[in-house]
Amino acid sequence: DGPSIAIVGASGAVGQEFLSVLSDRSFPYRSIRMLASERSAGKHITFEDKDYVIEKLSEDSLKDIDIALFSAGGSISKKFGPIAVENGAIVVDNSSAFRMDDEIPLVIPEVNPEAMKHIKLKFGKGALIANPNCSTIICLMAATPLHRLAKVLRMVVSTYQAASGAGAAAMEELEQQTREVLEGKQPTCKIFKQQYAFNLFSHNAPVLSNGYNEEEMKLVKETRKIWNDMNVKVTATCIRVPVMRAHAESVNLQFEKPLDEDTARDILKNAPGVVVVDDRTSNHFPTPLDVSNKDDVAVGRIRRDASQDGNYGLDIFVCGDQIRKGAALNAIQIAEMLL
Ligand code: 2RA
Repeated sequence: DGPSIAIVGASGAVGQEFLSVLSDRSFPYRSIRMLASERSAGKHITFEDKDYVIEKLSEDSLKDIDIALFSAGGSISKKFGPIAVENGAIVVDNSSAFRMDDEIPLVIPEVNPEAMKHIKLKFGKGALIANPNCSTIICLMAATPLHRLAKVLRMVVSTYQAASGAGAAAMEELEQQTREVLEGKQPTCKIFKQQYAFNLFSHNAPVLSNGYNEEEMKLVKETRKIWNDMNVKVTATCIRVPVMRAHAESVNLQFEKPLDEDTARDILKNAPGVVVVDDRTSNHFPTPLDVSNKDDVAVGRIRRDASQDGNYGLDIFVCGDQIRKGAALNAIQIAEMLL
């Protein structure tokens, strides 16, 4: 029989998606412990025809756990991740708490599985593996197969990020605001402090002294770590858009070696976890709605960067479900690699 699982943040959008993915992929768990803050403790969750009661997360609730899936924010991961590891669990952490720690692997299974090859359940030792940020995962699922062939020298990313990235409450507020605006009422602005419906704005993450926000710097730093290439030039502009649960990203790539668009399209058609949607005749390309609740990242608008000489540049457009491949699915694919 399989590992004992703990879900830390069981009541959140990603916590709920962990359950969907575990079930969809028939993950061979022996037992599941649902953990969350005091506010959610006591709530019931029915999963695979079994009733679970959410327990309040405490130091004791992380004993006798083989794999702990964390998605409850950075402070919870910082406090309880090491305790779970001390107790022998392998933690897959969806927060940003440990992503840039040199000792911690930052893993997209289709991209850099080798980064976690030294960690296996059977070794019986605790460890922590970091799940990359959703916009990083979605971007690199498409950019990496091309990078592996032609070596990306520079990547410019513009993201169009869904409400789900800010949690279930942001999704609810987007819906509420949309209704209010259509009814001519003043929109409720509690989560983002500004109107979100029929609007878009620079990502709500704090802005740093260099003028980039934290979301943009995650893309820059995580790409370099995952590609193990401290020289690749990355710049990003992250925007929050009124879309429910899938991110879209425009990506410009400059290569060391030439890569023509037909070759790029073929590479992406064969890339794991990627589907090409690139129909110029009918102007049919990836959309957030088309990828919502799906595992694969969709890529289209594959074209030679006409501002570059030869075939040293490509523009692509990528969409991926932020809660699924951007968080829960990626984490559970990591867990599957531990078995
Ligand atoms: C966002 N990437 O979309 C963040 C959530 N992890 O806001």
